[in-house]
Amino acid sequence: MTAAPVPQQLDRRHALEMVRVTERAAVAAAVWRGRGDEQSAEEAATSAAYAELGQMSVSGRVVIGAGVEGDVSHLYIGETVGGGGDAVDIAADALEGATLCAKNMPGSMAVMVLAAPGSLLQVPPVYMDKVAIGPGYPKDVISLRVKPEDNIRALAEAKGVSTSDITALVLDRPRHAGLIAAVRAIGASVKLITDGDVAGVIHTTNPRDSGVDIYLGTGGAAEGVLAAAALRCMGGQMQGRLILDTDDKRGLARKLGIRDPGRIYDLSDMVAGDCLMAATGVTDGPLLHGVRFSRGLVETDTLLMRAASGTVRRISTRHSDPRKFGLEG
Ligand code: VTB
Ligand code: MG
Ligand code: MG
Repeated sequence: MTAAPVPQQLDRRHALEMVRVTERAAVAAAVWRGRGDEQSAEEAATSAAYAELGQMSVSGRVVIGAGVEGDVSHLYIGETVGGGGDAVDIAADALEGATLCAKNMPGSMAVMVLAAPGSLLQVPPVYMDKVAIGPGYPKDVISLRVKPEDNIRALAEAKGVSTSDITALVLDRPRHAGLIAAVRAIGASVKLITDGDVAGVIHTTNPRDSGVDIYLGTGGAAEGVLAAAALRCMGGQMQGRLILDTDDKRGLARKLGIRDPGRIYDLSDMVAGDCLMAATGVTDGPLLHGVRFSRGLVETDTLLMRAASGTVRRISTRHSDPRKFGLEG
């Protein structure tokens, strides 16, 4: 008897189904833009994503989601989602950058990744130290084994420019004071964002438009895996290391099968095979337009990507029946 073949590639048809999920999540979140209520925005996005996932022909298991069972009503880790079909793992941040949405600041989006079962790194709710660059460089230009300054020097050399021509994107947090000072000390420039480092990592794939050459610093571990999925599709290099600085955090990691708390993960350790990724803008940002509402019309802007082929689609959608989102026509 022969074992069932291991699917090498995901069915690409799921990609177009995913667009509806992130579109609907983004619209639900956008209703809460600028209302100062992160939680309501997040819940609305999560419920909308969950409901639309029910229309997908997959049997999905949430491996990265909104929280743990009991704390959140939907998209909790381990939840079964989808309408039935191919077994897949799902990583979702139905509202990445909830603070940005609540303040109506640039860069919040609905994000979802689909991957073969067991192929996504499962991470506890901790920070991850990250370094990422876009495509087009020789292998192993960056590494978490060296200082951030040395990554910038290596990148400058690979680009054939001076360190003063490099811009690093960093989350604006007190914990990054030393990092920011070190980057500036070698002449490089620092671009700060208040939130949203999935988009931050994606910016490295297009330095010409984004003005960002490298992403540095610590952010959410879940966001690290989502960003890794984006780079699997768009090309680039990334490393991540979980910050497991307490017994509690190490315990959570151990429960997920993480034996070496100091392990450095490469892209393929975070996303082992093919993946599909969709991201729809909630607020206007440099990567995506936010949701537009006008009388009788809702417009959305989505990036849809597939690792197996490296296809990156930009889908702008006119929804002429707002009632499908539960909105007035
Ligand atoms: C990080 C970052 C995210 O929130 O998780 C951040 O990765 C939270 O970090 O992109 P702090 O605890 O320092 O606020 C985001 O910016 C948005 O989810
Ligand atoms: Mg979120
Ligand atoms: Mg997030």
